[in-house]
Amino acid sequence: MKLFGYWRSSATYRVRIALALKGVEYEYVPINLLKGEHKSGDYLAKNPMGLVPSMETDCGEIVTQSIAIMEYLEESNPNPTILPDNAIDRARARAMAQTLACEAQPLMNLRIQNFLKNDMEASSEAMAAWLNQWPGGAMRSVERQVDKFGGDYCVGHTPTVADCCLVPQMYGALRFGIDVGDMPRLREIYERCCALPAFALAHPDNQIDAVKG
Ligand SMILES: N[C@@H](CCC(=O)N[C@@H](CS)C(=O)NCC(=O)O)C(=O)O
Repeated sequence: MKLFGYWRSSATYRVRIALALKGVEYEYVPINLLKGEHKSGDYLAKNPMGLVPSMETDCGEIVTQSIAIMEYLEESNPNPTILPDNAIDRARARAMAQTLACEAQPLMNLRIQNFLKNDMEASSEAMAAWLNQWPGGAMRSVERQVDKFGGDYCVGHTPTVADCCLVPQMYGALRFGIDVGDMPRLREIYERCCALPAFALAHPDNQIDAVKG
């Protein structure tokens, strides 16, 4: 398998965590977002949205969208699983994953932040308010879900697809200065996950395209 991604991309980071938890071997192909490589004709032929990640399967098929890629990995490599063992917990884990990946992350993506700053002339105060209101608000809703249904991890006592999405989201939130003071459960689970070898392997700083310093 080949994973086309970028070291700091939270959507790529999710997939790297799922691959590492499952112990699936793959080739990592860096796509440099800062150099615009995701807008090249070659890459757009794989991913018409011009977003990372994309996955090329062993049969040469391309799969886009990190959630779809993780579902594909779960179906093609079911052991170990990254879904809980009963239907209601599976639904909860998927709902948390989607809240993080579909409601939080898109509103702090680089192109959105660049548009707000450069085209809408948003001040640094306006940017902070945006980030705390929208991605921060979605994360706070997951905090409430985890408080109700979580265990050592977002759902239960082993990492699931929800944790694959939480860790990159918290990494990005800390990077962009979102106030995570009222997310004690998410911070605790983030620390627990980061201490696991699979999550360490997937960390942005440990990728071949990481920019040091
Ligand atoms: N829904 C997509 C989101 C992918 C996404 O937003 N990728 C970002 C990096 S995390 C990207 O490629 N950004 C490039 C851009 O905004 O121009 C997924 O889950 O795969």
